[in-house]
Amino acid sequence: MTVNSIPSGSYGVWQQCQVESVIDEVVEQVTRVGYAVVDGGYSLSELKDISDEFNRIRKRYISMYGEQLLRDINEYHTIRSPLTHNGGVDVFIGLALNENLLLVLRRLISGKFVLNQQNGVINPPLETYNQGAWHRDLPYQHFVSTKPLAINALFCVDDFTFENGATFVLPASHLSEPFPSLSYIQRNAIQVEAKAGSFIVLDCMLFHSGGFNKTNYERRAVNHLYNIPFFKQQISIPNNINDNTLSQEAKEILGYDYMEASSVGQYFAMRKNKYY
Ligand SMILES: O=C(O)CCC(=O)C(=O)O
Repeated sequence: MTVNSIPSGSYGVWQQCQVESVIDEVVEQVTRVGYAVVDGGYSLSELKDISDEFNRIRKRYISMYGEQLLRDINEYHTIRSPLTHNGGVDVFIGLALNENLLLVLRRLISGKFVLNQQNGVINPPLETYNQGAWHRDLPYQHFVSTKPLAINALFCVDDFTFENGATFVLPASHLSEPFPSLSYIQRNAIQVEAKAGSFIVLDCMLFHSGGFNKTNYERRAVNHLYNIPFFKQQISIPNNINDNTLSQEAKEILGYDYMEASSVGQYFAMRKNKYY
């Protein structure tokens, strides 16, 4: 059955990528254009728990650090490291270890990867915010790599719509070093709509920006950045959660195997753990 008018035939082609699953489709799309949407597989009641927990944690965060300070340092619309706020047993750890997402990450990042940071992101109504400007998520970097060094996964706590400032992306900009001209941006930027419960997956070098939220409601998200284990975590996760219930694989993703050694002696102790 023809579903649209896009031609399916071709000529002069003797190599073509094959896709057999949704994961293959996501991997192909992130590789080529730098972004794709992945369903997190959550039920409505799980989404409600995540939404409630987001609001609860945020309220506590603001009362702990103070609204004025957060506003002064342009951090009011961010919740840093929510997965560490309950000592490690909660929905935010679950989000960071989401199985559908891990299937994609294992395909996109060659070898081991570590969660560098998790941030709650609030796009406020009728107001600009700190993520509403073009950036890469390895900011200040102007190079390209043949394989992703890091992948972003922006979890949509609310539906992302054109009206509430769904994320803008510049397709394929992870493949060119410089930031393009404003005229190119105007002609090529696209806005990614996604349902609550989805992850917007980006190559970390893809230029992206939150959109302006024209509604009267906040649009909430939780961003994750996973990278090859050579970058330091923004805020140490192992030092701030209780690991009693974590599997070995979970610990590895959360950075336990890649902590900075504070001395040669400690480095040797870490190697001994590996060998004995
Ligand atoms: O809020 C958004 O749509 C984008 C978030 C973002 O750019 C980020 O967290 O790096």
